[in-house]
Amino acid sequence: MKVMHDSVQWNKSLGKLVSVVLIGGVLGGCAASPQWPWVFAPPVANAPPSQQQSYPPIRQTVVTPPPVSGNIPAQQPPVSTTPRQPVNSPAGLRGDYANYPAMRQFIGKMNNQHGFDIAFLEQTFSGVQRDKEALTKAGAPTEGQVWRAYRPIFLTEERINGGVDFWNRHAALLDAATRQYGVDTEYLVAIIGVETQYGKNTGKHNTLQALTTLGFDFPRRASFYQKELEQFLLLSREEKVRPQIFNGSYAGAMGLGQFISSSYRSYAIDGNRDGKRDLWNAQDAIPSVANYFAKNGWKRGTGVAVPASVSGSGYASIAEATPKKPSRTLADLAAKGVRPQAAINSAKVSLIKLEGTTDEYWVGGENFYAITRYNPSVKYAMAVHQLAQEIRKRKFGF
Ligand SMILES: [Ca+2]
Repeated sequence: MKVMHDSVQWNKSLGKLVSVVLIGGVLGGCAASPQWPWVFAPPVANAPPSQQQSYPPIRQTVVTPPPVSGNIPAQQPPVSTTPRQPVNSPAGLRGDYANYPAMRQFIGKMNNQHGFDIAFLEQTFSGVQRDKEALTKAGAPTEGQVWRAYRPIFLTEERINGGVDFWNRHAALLDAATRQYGVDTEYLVAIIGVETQYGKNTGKHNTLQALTTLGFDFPRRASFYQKELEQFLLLSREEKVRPQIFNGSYAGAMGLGQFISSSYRSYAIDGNRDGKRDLWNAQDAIPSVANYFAKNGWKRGTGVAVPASVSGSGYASIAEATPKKPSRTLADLAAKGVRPQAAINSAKVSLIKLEGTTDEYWVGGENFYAITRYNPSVKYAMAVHQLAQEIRKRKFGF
């Protein structure tokens, strides 16, 4: 899902449309491999008083951290030989973010509200290097392309054929997800195709570094990214994974379906029941995407969007170029001069406008809106819709 900069739901980025440049991803010995050491759990609050003085009150719960095992690089204790830092630099916090008061506040919050150990957080953030490419991508103009330029990025022969191949390879998983969650299969395939080219490009940005960078060096959306960073640390603790090992998009989206941390926590499914929610594994990622759509209102078999013709002048005031929850009926649209060019069964609909030299109009249903919950852009949702239709036609011939 990646990225429209101005959504509170999804911060996915059109930057994903651009080839990802490798950066970072080397903390804690992490590599690009999706194989995770699922054995780590960060300690919770137990820092000695000497390290607590510059933070809000410490939560009293003390939990003994589980031993680190396996082949994970051992967590090193905070370096105690570092000279005292200036007033805004808490003991034990070093590196690019050592002098950030907002980082100190964030660490205090994670300790106070969630019981994370301060020394653990200081050590974690001391190793974070600023992700300059994430800053560049996040600062780029969003939604810059008109539909005519946007569509060909996704509607390619490679992506259509790749969708058929993905469908064939994962037919049993897709069928099971469609039955269980009631989401039309071709849209599960298309989302994964749009997001990561069926898993070929899940992103090379170290997620901890990217979220830290955007949370503390990107003022316009600092609040959003700090919340995602908070969710990310909670996620890593819940999944018993070192936070350094995740890689994803510059905006913190992860796995085949590119879930940001809050969505990962809310919607990810352990499809293969191995105790891990691994969104780099199709067995987990496919039901997770289906669950995401189901939870956001998908209604199987009600259609998504159909082209429309418009006449008169009444339609102009109801045409929507940004996503809004459908609130009209087909009769309402007809009264405004809108005529769908094919059947759509959705109880509530919207008139969608794809802006360009010549505007293009569609009637979008509740499922179209559900796609925009993944990425709040009508162009994105239309690309997913059209790719899904092309994949289905290529696979079945109709
Ligand atoms: Ca699993």
